[in-house]
Amino acid sequence: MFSLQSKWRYLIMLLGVQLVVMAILSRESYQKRVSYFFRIFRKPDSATGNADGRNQTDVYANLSFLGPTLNKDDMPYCPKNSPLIGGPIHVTFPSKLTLAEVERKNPLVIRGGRYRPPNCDPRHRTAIIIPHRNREHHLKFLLYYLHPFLQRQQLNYGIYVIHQAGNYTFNRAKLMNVGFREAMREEDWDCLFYHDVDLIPEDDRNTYVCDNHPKHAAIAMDKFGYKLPYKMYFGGVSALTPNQYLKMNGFPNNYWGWGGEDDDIGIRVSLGGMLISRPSLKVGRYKMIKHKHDKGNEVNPKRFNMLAKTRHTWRDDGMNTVEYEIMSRDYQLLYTNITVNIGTEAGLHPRKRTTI
Ligand code: UDH
Ligand code: MN
Repeated sequence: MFSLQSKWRYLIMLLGVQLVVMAILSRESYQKRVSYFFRIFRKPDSATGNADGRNQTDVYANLSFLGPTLNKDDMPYCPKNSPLIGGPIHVTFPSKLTLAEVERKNPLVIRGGRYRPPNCDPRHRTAIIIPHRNREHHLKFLLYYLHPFLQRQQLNYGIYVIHQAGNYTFNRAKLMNVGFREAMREEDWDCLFYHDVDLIPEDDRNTYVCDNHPKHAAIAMDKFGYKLPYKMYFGGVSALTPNQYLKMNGFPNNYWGWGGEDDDIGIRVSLGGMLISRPSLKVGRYKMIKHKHDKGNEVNPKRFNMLAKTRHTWRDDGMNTVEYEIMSRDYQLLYTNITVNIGTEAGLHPRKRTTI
């Protein structure tokens, strides 16, 4: 009798353990099923779910709560955490979108792509530097998403497009040096974001403000499976204060063509005695607009040799040696366009040079 009872007890215990294990194993999918079930009964709103269960909102959704424009003297500081931030953003690329539509949706942006919150005094001044040539289609989408994204963060901001003149091989890093100098000439920005034209941020908790160390913001891109491809990766979108930028002598000027310059910049961060700061994988998410290699930006075969020498070259090539010629500066409604001649490896006016 006694042994039978303990046998039952033993069996029930075993069953219990099994149930617990099963519950743990199926918890994740169970949660998904439950949340799906509840979503069916929820009223439709601006939030849309996606495959990984994140609730994404329309990037323009929160901006109707901006409220009245206040007098400059009565303006309180903006709160430390913006109440307009909503988390994951729904990103698609509608083929019918026009720049006029982007302008219409951003009535508070003023000439040159400048903005400041209408009812609070912003805590941060951020410039966005975009290296560009022949990617107008991507630029339109970036502007569509970036303007409301930055407004949700209650920043004082300006967007600069640094357009490489001519057809010579593209030089992304040198354009960033031009952007730094030209943006700082206009305003005392306290943070500069160096931003590829084809990367769309997918979460507005990824705040466009600088950290104590140079920040690599594009930590999780869709093209790398939303993971960091390697530890020293510093490409796509990064942010530095003017001080941090000058401490590493800016970016290199001599990487012509595709590849290497982002790793050079990563090495400079550590040579300048700094660390890389990053947002969390959950927040530093970006979608890259799909594209092929551009004409005029062929893979740079010298990049590995150059990278091996960065520790010897960084002090003699960078912000202290950048040479360029501004061709035009024009203040569009949504951005400041700076068209610049950055020359070639042989200098700014290689054809005019005569040999003695
Ligand atoms: N860029 C231009 N114009 C160019 C080349 C580059 O504006 O002709 C700028 C632009 O801001 C771009 C950035 O430089 O986002 C970086 O260049 P990229 O987008 O070509 O670099 P990425 O690492 O290149 O994305 C990957 C090569 C794509 C091949 C994909 C084949 N599946
Ligand atoms: Mn790209």
